[in-house]
Amino acid sequence: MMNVEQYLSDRMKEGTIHMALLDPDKQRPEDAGKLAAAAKRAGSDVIMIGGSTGVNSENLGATARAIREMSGLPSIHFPGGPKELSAEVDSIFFMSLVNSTDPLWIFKAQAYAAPFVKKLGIETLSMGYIIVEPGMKVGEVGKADPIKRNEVDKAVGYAIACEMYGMKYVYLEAGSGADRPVPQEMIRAVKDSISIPLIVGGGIRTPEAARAAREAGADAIVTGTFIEECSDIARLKDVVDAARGRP
Ligand code: 1GP
Repeated sequence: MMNVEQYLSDRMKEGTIHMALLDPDKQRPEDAGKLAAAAKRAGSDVIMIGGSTGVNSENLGATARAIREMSGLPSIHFPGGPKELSAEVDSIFFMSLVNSTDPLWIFKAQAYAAPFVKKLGIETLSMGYIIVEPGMKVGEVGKADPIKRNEVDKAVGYAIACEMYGMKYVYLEAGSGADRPVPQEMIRAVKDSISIPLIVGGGIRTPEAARAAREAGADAIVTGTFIEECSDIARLKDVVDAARGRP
């Protein structure tokens, strides 16, 4: 079985990686499989599967299976809650929304899910999830107290705390569909303050935005909306190439 942590680490040694996010609630499993295959052709390294609402173990499992069969890329479940779980994924972000105001999203949901994750034998990738404004749907659902775009020190504090807790990844999230991605200065300051990989996402849908995140130091760049809406493989490749900094 694939070790996703090792795979990510090997890929990140070569440079920034691209993660394509697909929401099982937004299309049929076979269409998610087709999108994943297109992302792979465009150069994507890994598929994240998840959404804030409407995901259940059934559509998650069917989507993960289609993605594996049609793209061959490893998958990471990006959970929207503790009740959707499937052994069809290759790994799961075992994540804490560290700037939530509700203990449910910081630790309680995790305590509920952990025995099931263990029983299913899913590889866990522990991750500190930091919501930056505007935060969008996930900010609302997760009752986040979003970091303001000029509160760079606050973002740095959260990120260092995540590393000190032993989390393997930090994720700076502006929210799916955000009109502005996480600011470059914030990415740079967080990157300079931690030694674990930094994932950045939310509102990245142009080569310029992807390049800006990479140049500021992101180890992984996530695009969701853009992958779902882009039917032009050449445009897709432009964004993925800009994220990775290499064809
Ligand atoms: C959401 O960061 C991801 O969790 C992706 O956001 O849909 O804006 O690409 P977009």
